[in-house]
Amino acid sequence: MRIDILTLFPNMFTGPFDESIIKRAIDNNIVSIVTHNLRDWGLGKHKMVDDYPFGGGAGMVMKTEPIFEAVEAIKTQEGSDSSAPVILLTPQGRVFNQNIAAELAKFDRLILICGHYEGIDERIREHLATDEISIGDYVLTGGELAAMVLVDAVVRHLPGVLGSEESAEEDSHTTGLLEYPQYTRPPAYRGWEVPQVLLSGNHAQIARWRREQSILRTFLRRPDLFEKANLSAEERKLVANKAVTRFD
Ligand code: 6GU
Repeated sequence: MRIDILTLFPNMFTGPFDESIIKRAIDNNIVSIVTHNLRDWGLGKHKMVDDYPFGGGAGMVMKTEPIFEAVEAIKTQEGSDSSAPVILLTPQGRVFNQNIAAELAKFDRLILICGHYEGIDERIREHLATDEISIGDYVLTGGELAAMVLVDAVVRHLPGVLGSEESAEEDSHTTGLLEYPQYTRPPAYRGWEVPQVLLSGNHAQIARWRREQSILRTFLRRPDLFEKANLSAEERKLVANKAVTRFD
């Protein structure tokens, strides 16, 4: 997959993509992430990328021409796949989730536009972007952090990025349930003990305990997910019998 990111602040992207799993995916040629400085398509001697809003009001608006021309130039660089989604990161977009991440992971190419300032000329939305995505109901100073979140969540879905033991199908939010509690050595720390069942070596019992913990935890913390989860009648009954805040 190739991901092109149009931004006024390309340096913001160096840290997050230079570490850990995303770095490994890049090094293994599973994904290439190319940032483009929108100012390179800025207008005139001052490489202008923003301007005063028609009708007045506070703040500046990102201009149409640099963004259109940047996207057109980028599309012709390497495999001019015109079906690549052009995604505008904006708090007005549809709210990102695990399903959207999995859907986007099916494309060979994504083009991301990071909005900034008070806004972006409406004609970008109407005539250039094919999708608009927000990462949640709060306002960021720009779309860059949102683009990083999106890229991270999408890249995890690409074949070969996660080891076979950590496949994206097993993720909480893919299964619709939160994950069960995890422990590692030592078996007791300051008197706090790891649940006995995990030390038992009984794999069937461990699997049952984990499933139960996932269900109870989802019920308590995320009733919205619990409602939608794919559970047996018996599993639903489980929570009715254990309406407490700790399950051991
Ligand atoms: Cl995509 N952009 C900005 N500026 N704020 C946001 C967002 C995006 N998603 C949530 N808040």
